[in-house]
Amino acid sequence: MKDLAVSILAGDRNAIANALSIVENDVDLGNIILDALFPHTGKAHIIGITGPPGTGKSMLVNHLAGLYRHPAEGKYPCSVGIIAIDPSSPFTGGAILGDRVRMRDLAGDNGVFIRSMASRGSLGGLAQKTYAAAQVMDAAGFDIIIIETVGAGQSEVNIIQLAQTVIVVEAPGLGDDIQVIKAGILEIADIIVVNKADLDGADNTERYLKTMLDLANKSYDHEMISSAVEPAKNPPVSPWIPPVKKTIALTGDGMEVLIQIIKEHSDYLKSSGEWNTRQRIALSRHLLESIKEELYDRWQGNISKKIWDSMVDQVCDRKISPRSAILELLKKSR
Ligand SMILES: Nc1nc2c(ncn2[C@@H]2O[C@H](COP(=O)(O)OP(=O)(O)O)[C@@H](O)[C@H]2O)c(=O)[nH]1
Ligand SMILES: [Mg+2]
Repeated sequence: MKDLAVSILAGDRNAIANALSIVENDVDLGNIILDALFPHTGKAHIIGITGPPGTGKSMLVNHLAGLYRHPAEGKYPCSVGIIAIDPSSPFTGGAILGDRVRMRDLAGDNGVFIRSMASRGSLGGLAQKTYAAAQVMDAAGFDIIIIETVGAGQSEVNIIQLAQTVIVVEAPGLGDDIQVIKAGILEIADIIVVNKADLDGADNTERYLKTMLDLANKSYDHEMISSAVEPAKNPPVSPWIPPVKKTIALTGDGMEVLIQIIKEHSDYLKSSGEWNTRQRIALSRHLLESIKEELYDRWQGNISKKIWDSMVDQVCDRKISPRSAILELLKKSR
């Protein structure tokens, strides 16, 4: 395992691929690798991209990756890791790159690593697995890590909250706006993109989202941040107001502007102290989730099927209440 960690730190692609499979499929082995890598994480800028299916997220990710690799003159290229979680379009390897855009450049590019994660059947542990995959890429030295996920519910909110910058992608005429807002996605957006701006209704969608944003109560964010850490020592910086930007991922229109806004957001996070705050929140959440899992595993490992069945029988027969059964089961598992 030590050798594997050393190879990952050196950016060896086979080692990275190997480690990503292990952390996705074998918790115990994965934990050994993650422990070894942990001191080398915390450097990447993690960008979460979410929104309803079909809004053009994958295409947008392609363009962003392309621009990070081939930036405007005078800027340094960034290496990019991509984690795609999308049950509706399970692409593997280069398939994400599509064929229309400039992604053929990326296919043989060592500065890009693309991983798609299975989401079926494992929504519970998916946030943990995504976190682990991001840690591997972070340790491997990728400057930017993009996580694409479908914004369908709370599990996606959990996944995306490990990002420093959250981009919510909408498109005109999908009729999904209300659903997205219900899921609490808009509240965690740092940047909102109205993609497919070439289609009718883009202006309406933009106006609608701006109104929703004005209405959205941002106190949720502030509460979480202020309870998580001491106030930032840096001089006060005016709060970030999530911009709404129109793009056409099909042609690449608006992508340079989007990259610029992402950079402004990361500058804002750093100058306001929020970069560290968000890291702290993400790590606390990860610790809590891990403790829940660990406690559950230990408890389950100590309870025989016989005891379990007998408790369920007693509850079904109304002999004891569920609460008493829980207390009894906890006692018996010691
Ligand atoms: N008209 C138009 N179609 C787009 C645009 N961006 C993406 N698409 C199309 O929308 C469909 C879904 O794109 P995809 O990137 O897979 O969406 P995802 O499900 O959000 O990842 C594809 O057929 C794209 O060609 C755009 O800016 N304009
Ligand atoms: Mg997609």
